[in-house]
Amino acid sequence: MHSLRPRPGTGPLGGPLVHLDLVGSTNDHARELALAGAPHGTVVAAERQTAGRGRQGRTWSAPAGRALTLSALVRLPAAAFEPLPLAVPIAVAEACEAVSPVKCRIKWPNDVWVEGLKVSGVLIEARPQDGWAVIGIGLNVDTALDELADDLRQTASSLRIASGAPVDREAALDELLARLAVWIARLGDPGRVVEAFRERDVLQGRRIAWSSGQVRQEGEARGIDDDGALVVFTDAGERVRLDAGEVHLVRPAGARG
Ligand code: BT5
Repeated sequence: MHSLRPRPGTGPLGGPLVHLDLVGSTNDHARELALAGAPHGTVVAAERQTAGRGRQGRTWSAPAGRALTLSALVRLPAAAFEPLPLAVPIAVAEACEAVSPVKCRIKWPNDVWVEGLKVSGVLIEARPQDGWAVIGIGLNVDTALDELADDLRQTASSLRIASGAPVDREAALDELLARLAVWIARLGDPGRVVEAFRERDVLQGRRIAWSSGQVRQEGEARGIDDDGALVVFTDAGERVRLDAGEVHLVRPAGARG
């Protein structure tokens, strides 16, 4: 396994890169740094996480030395928090396309997919009242199929698997931080963020299912509105806005198997 090389000084986001071999969760570490006053743009990258987290108590797993698991601390003006969750997966998608010949789409709200399979997940933990957010990104860069956890082989992919060729993690890290810097600078123009998200929206026009309380609902996704909520039309013709949470494609595109 090759560790990422140390990068002294400040990175593209304007803060230092803290590189750890082992950590519980990079998001937790970045949050501690935030509370201790770390500057905007501080990035925590880890080779291995023992408690990598997804949303709602789910787990993120990645083999050491093959993926990127990192968290970036950003200190932002109040208006930037709303477009942030849309902007981050756009940055991830662009970085992936810059380092490998793949085409990325985004599954609202936070997954980056290649050919119907998840290559990246984003976990943003924001404290708008204190003016900061931790952006957690897991990206399967150079992971081989047999290195993915057993339970992920039907749903996940990596840039290496999708392109059929090794992908350089250093290059992916550099691109990821550079594209994040670009899209963070664009948070003051939420219309542009929404437009770029719509171009990659995998759910647009697709049949999806979601849960509302205990009730499972189905409908057709009609894209995101200007606030980033997913607009769905139920079979009864009712227009519903989903602000957050989990939606599933009723017939997944290209699931392996
Ligand atoms: C996410 O959650 O997709 C957000 C994942 C964020 C992970 C990063 S890693 C660096 C930082 N530090 C952390 O502790 N977390 C962040 P969610 O939408 O809840 O999806 C979680 C689900 O994705 C799991 O239940 C699995 O089904 C699947 N999954 C787990 N590991 C995966 C992987 N490596 N590739 C693709 N899918 C994965």
